Amino acid sequence: MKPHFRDRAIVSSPWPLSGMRRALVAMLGLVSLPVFAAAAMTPNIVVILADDLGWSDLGCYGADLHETPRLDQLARESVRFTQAYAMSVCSPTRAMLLTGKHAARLGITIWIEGSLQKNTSRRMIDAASRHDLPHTEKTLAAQLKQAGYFTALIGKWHLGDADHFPETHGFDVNIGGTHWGAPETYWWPYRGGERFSEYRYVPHLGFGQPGEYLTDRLTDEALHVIDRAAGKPFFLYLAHHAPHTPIEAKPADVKYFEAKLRPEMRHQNPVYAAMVKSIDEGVGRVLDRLRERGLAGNTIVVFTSDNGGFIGIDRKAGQTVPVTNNAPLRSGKGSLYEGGIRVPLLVRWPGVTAGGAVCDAPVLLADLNPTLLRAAAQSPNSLCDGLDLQSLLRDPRARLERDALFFHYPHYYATTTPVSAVRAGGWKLLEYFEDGRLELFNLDSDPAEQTNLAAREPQRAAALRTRLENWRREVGAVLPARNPDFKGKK
Ligand SMILES: [Ca+2]
Repeated sequence: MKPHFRDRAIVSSPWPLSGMRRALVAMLGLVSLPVFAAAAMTPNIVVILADDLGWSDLGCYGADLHETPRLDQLARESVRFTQAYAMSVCSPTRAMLLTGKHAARLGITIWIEGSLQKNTSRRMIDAASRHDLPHTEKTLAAQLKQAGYFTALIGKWHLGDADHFPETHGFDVNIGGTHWGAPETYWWPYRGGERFSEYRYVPHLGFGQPGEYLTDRLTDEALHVIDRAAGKPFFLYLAHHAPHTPIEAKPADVKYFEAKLRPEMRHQNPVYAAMVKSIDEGVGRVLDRLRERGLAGNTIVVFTSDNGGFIGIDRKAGQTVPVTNNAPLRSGKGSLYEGGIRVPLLVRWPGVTAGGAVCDAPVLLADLNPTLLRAAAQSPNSLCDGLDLQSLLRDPRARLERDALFFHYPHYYATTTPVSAVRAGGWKLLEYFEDGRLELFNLDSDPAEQTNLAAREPQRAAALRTRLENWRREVGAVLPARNPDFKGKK
């Protein structure tokens, strides 16, 4: 893969408000007073997105080795969704969250670097996937910025190269966001080493010192955003790299979890557990800062993950055990089984959500887009696949006007071959493109997807397959193609 150095050109200052621009903003502030006054009535929005955090990785979702007291406390103050869905890999979910449009409709079906690699040895050729989020898409940040919000991306972007960086998609501030989906290392200066085939770095994080840990630093930067935005509504998108590979954590925390580990535990990776602990501590610091500044009562806080937990082994980091385990769900990142797409989701919205509520309705992370825009008294994009979740947030037993969720991953990964899926009620159908194989599961009675009912219920399987095909046509989903050069077994 070709190195991507273009993005190195614009890393000079993460804080754009300097000199003439500061004067201009001050002037605009004066002439736009009514807008800011109206915006001040609207809530601040904090979205904290973990990377590759599995559905059962938090204490409040059943983790045993991992300890997440701050997130568990947040869950007690939030609506906790038990069936929230992302896409199965990074960039598609991020694109969906920011636009409210389905990843397949956007044409972003694999992570950005993956879209640049072509496999030629498999039975199928991957569907083409966009390399960036087009500027024709108006993001959540762009809309909130237009409404008077101060907008900041801290951490992972993964939606295109320099000409599609967060600054071009409505973010006033970008700290750390690049084309890449993972840091070279979690240790300052967050570059060097030879983990990836191309040069990687995390920009805007100078003035660190050896021993500084990326999750902590990104949290520090998020606190700066909160401090800096005081008096103006803000949208803070804190997209942690953790707990994505490389599996690296603070040694004292690793030692703690090594001592705690027992063979019967669901989770078996003490380094990963320590990474999750750093996320939890960071969430706690953000919540504390909101409270200290008197902002907690007017700030919506969302915590979620961009795909299911990664179940491979990070051998490059010297690991010998799988990164995580999404049990009781099947499989993990990349797959359209539940372990690949179901993620934790907590939403705390003062005045709307009742603390400690649990919502079992299936929801899609695209739903956060119209939900947050409506919260800010803004209209969602005219073409939006997400639904406003406010009724569910007020009453977790409310009915959402949607009867099916769709997924499309026309690519390979260690956990899957190209596949689409539909979930309607408790039924879920997966269609594998290599051989047209259908798998039908009843999630109500078989959440671990162990019994394929496609042969036993052919009519139901066929009807769901038709729905899936119609949906693919409607959104213009790109399909994988037969590989004419495939030399393996036909
Ligand atoms: Ca991810």
